[in-house]
Amino acid sequence: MKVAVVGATGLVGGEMLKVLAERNFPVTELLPVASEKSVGQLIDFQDKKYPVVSMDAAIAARPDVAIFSAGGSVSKEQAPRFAEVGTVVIDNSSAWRMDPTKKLVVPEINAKELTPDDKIIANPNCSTIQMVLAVHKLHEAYKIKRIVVSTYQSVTGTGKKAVDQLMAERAGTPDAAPKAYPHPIDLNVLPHIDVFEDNGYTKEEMKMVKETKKIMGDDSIKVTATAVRIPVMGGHSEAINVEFERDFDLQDVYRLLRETDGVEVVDDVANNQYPMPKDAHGKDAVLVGRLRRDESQANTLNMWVVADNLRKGAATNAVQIAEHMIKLGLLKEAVAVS
Ligand code: 2RA
Repeated sequence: MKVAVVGATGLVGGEMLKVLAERNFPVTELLPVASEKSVGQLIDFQDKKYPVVSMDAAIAARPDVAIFSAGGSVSKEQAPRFAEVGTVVIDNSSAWRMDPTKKLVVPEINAKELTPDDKIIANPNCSTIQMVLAVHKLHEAYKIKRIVVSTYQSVTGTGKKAVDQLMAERAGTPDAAPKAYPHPIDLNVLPHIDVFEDNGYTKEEMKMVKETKKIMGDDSIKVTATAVRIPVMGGHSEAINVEFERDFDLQDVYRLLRETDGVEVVDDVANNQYPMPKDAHGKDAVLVGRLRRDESQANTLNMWVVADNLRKGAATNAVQIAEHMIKLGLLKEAVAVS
């Protein structure tokens, strides 16, 4: 397949290329797309070098699939142009996620919703993906009433500029890198991810509220979130308090989580085993541990959930969507229609 990776020089774009190669995605031709200043730069992929091409050149080449990770405004403008030439777009920005005409997909949960009419498919926000993957089987079993989540998010979620800021601060040369955040991030914690909205929540927090309902197909699920940036690189962590309508048996919860595709239970506190970003880093699994009943309220569970935000939270989920499109015969069909 002819595959365009839009935003190929960014952190997520680099991870997309890695994941496409690792999973042996059937790439016959790669079109790495980035800003004009990067055009011509060579990108290594599966022992070959591919030059970065412009957006227009990529559209003219009519790729079968384009995986976007270039920000909301680029997606809003360019994804429809790819779709018009018959390319299936999988978009990692927030541009299309809440558009009622677009699917928001975590393959383990709702890939079955995909149809031949889906030309632009939205990849959810990283912090939402790991949360819904950890709770969707429990929702089927006990029906979720309300989720209270606090996140501890890696600087890699902001991008390369934030990684550079953290490293410069850690090296004792804070002015050596431009600032991604309004405050120092090393030895600090910022209760501020993305922009503040009129209701006092950040956009990141509201993504978790809205996207959860859409992916799980259940508007009755209440979610409240506090999203926090911490000076960590390996992945996002989340403390999730989930209240169910029906009571649960903790051993059944363990069983359901062990049976959930994409989830790995790491929960052996006697031996200090619990999920940590340094262990999630580079992995596709969502790690779940510290499972315990909330003793302050009926039918309520506490969980600690960690995942590499660049992998399952972004690149891996996007590539899995493309794989599902192939499996369902939708990727080829979309191209044939063009
Ligand atoms: C973050 N959720 O971690 C974003 C990345 N998509 O900032």
